[in-house]
Amino acid sequence: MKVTMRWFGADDPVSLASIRQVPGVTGIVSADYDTPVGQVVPYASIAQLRNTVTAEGLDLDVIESIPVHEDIKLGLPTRDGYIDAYCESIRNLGRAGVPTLCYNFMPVFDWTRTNLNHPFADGSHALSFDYEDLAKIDLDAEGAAHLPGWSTVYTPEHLRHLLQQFRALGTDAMWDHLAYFLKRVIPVAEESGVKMGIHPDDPPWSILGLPRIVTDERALERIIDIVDSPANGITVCTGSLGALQSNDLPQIVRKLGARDRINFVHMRNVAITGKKSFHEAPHLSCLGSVDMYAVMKALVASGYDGPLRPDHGRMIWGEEGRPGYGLFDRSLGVMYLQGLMEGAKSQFNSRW
Ligand SMILES: [Mn+2]
Repeated sequence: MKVTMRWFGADDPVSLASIRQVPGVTGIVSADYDTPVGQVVPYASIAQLRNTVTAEGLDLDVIESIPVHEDIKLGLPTRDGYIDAYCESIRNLGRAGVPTLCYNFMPVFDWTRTNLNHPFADGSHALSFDYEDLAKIDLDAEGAAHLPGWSTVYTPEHLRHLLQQFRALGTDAMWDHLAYFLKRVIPVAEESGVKMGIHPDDPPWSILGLPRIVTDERALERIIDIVDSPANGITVCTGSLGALQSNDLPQIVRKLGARDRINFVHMRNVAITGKKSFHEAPHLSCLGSVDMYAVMKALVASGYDGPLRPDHGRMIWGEEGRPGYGLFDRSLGVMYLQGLMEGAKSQFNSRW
């Protein structure tokens, strides 16, 4: 497996030089943050990003992500132009030598939490999601002003319009629109040498009346069946999928791994705190609801050799920064993951 960490570009308070000092990390997951959604990500931007990363002795392994325009998810007549642009972006990734593209198909909000500073007894804090807190937020009346992380992204009018459109859509149409998209982009990804991995919905259930479809094992299998190509794969995210108790993560890894459709892995832990509620947790299995070693063993057993990164961490040791993406706790997480990996590999070699 290729051990990577996410980097948000020149504005990230965490530097590439710092990431390089984390033992075992050889790759970077990043994106072009300047191109508006729906436009072509220029080759020059990706090539420049790659050069910045390689100058620090790291590889640019994954672009996470190129957002899918809402018109594509809505199936509007304008989608074809946006899909053309998406295909061109994929070609540019291929030309720049980036092997993996992580994307998602969530309507309106591509991640949702109700608290970005959930406190722990030890003074650290993390992100959390409480179903009842979310129910108190009236998006139609007040826009996203009280939705953490989203208050400045949409104007109230734009948000209201999007919500109306998606609520009228339903999940069947979302599936149709995802299939339409995949049938167009996957052949381009395949010929460009880019493997795509769809990220599960986070959290993996319908929120705010919006249709969400990338939630469980059945959905992931349905997606890879839409286009039978190694380029049409999954980003296995243990934190997203793990928030739903019924998701058997090692089994999901075994099933997708047997078909060679895991194209990227995010590993983090979550602690389920109630019905459709959770807080993010340190990476250790014993501190959350996910059996991280079981997932790692399934990855090793399936022969997965693609990129893997630690996912959100807590804020610890006084660090301030982008929610979930401080240096310190993610570094602890990535060391833990590599310990699991070493253990799983030696177990696999000696016993399995
Ligand atoms: Mn993730």
